[in-house]
Amino acid sequence: MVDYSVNGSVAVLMVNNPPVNALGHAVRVGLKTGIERGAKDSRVRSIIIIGKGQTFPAGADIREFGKPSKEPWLTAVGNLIKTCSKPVVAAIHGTCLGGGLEIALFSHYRIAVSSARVGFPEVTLGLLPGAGGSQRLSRLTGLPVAMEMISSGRHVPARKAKEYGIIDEIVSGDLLKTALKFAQEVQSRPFKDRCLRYKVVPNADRVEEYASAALTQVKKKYKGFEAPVACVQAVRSSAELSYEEGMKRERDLFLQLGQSGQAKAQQYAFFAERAVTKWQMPGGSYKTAKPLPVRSTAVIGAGTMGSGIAVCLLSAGLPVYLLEQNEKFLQSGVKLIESIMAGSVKLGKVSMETAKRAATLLKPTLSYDDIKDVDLVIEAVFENLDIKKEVFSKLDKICKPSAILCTNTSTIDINRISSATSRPEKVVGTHFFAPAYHMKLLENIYGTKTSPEAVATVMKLGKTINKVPVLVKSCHGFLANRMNAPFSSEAIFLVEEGASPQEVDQVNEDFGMPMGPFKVRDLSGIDISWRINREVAKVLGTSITKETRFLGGNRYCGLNDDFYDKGRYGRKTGKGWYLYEKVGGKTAVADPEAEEIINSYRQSRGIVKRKITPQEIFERQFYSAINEGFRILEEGICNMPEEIDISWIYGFSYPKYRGGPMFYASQIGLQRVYDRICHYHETCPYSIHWVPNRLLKKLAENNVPFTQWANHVSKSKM
Ligand code: 3H9
Repeated sequence: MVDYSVNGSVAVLMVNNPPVNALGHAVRVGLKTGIERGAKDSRVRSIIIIGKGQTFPAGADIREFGKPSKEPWLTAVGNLIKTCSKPVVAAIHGTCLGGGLEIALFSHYRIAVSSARVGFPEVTLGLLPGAGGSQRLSRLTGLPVAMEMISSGRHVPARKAKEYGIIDEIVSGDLLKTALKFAQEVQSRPFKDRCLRYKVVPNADRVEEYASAALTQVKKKYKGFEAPVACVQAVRSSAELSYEEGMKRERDLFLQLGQSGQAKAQQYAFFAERAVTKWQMPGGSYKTAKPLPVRSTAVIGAGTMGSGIAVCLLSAGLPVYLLEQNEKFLQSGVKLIESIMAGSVKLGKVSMETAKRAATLLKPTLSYDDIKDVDLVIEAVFENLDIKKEVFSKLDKICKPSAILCTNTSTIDINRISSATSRPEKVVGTHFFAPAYHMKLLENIYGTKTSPEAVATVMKLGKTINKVPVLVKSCHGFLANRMNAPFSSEAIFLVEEGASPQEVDQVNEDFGMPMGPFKVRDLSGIDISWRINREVAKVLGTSITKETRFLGGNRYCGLNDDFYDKGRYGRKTGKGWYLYEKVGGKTAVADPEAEEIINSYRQSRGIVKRKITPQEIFERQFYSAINEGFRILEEGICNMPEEIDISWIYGFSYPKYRGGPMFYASQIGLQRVYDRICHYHETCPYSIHWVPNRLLKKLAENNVPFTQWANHVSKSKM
């Protein structure tokens, strides 16, 4: 795991633990013995630590977390480096993260290639640097930078790291060769003062000021997360305590965080995000299917979604034909794209260079002929089957045979859309979440005839445009919206029965959702849900009236329609479930007029308002969604619970520190979740979504651990 070799007077410790050279037990042992050997080796006058393959160690081995820890610990290895009688040089390439940066900071010198990045991303795993990083980084960079870097987990490019004082030299050419030269040069220099432990924290007397600014910032930016606050506290102690006491404080905070549910959930989310890349479908998988090259694209429809999708493609350097049916719509799409780009530059999310390049890559057009040679098309027209079929029929006639035809539908079965073409194997769903340029989830959907090649292409495209792609099988609503349906319906039923929109939103926000469901409805537009309900009714061959209490055999609440009838569409009209300071305003306040609408709705239907507890609000929304999640698993719409959890985290901003609804269910205990679902099935018998799911029942009765759920899914599918 760590190869020892001597080149002239320099010992080279080459960490060899692919893919990321994580500092697992064997690597720690290898580094310890390597340093001890180098210190004793009479030929050796300095030592290099370097990573083989793509990177310097990218951190501790996260798979070891939660298992009994085995010596030597990272701090002990670091202390050996720090006190070594010969200077130690960390030669950095790739990603020097977490424990990797700890090792580098214990070393006496740090050199890096310009493409390298360094950082302490532990916070993203619900932790903080656990081997003294919070005590030593601040001695190099000062308190504000250390507080910001450690509490954000940001990867810092090598040049910036040099500015901060983390890297001593940026080098070019072959890293090992350069490192050997550097290690020889430092042999004659005194190096004891290079040890960070003896440095003082710059401006330590201003710690109170820096810490309070950093705390205000992290509490706002990472609302609900425990680790960022602890990160600031740990760095703070580097200025307030001695080095030894600071190390102890960091250790205590690290252990506290490690035992918290948040760390467990965030580490689960880390691996879940990687697990969803290993997609499978009938006839192919990530292992067997090769993506087709995508060098040119077209987006059909320049509305909010189409323009947002175009921004994603343009930002990744892909040429985009933006196609609309008339000049007015086209120009408004172009303006929207320009303003999104300008906003992103202002926020520092996109560089000026990227924005300028994007402008040259955008090709607005009114002609289908222009897109005949593109590799991939994304249709983003109005959510109506007939209109989509018309578009796909045109695309089928015009686009080259190899082109992949994608639809940004949020609910419609892909098979119904692909039936309008002669190439259903090339048709695939790419469901973006609003705002498309911001939300990370890309729900890719395969129909019965979609080829694994088409899926591989859109899974790769997702990565290219910096999204988290999740693959699901086609059905009405797919994964995310299908689970969101009971979640969102229950919110409105709760208000129908007696809760206020504010109470429902509060429970959601206290749990960690960035916005309650009524604020979300106001943001997305009450007119939109009004229209969607009509589309659903149309598909069901019925219509919605004031008397409608059931739709497709399911409970229906017409409250949304009453708000629509009063012209209260949400933020866009300045009022909806809430009142806003202006049309398009963002500050939601309770509105007596909205309360009046709700009261008269209840009165007109003879509903007697009752007091609803926060627990009931929570369970009815989240447990109904979880029940649907198990149904989705059982039907094979997805293959593993991780796909559901990642969809919620990146599609609905579900708090990562709770892992996702399915992981959360496993933490509450499936038996309890199942019992409560049975309870609501008895008390709310008119909602199909409360019929307790069989897979959930089976897993609960057999007390199956979370990691085994997927196995039971495939068995139950067979
Ligand atoms: C830490 O260091 C604590 C210390 O301060 C204190 C201790 C006392 N461990 O992401 P990729 C796997 S906490 C185990 O697809 P990329 C990953 O699961 C750690 N496994 O590659 C995947 O496996 P598979 C602080 C790891 O090129 C494979 O490697 N460090 C680890 O897109 C490839 O990963 C971090 O938080 C790990 N540390 O991105 C860094 N890292 O193929 C976490 C990766 O089976 N890692 N794997 O699915 C990353 O951010 C990215 O992996 C990295 C490469 C940027 C390095």
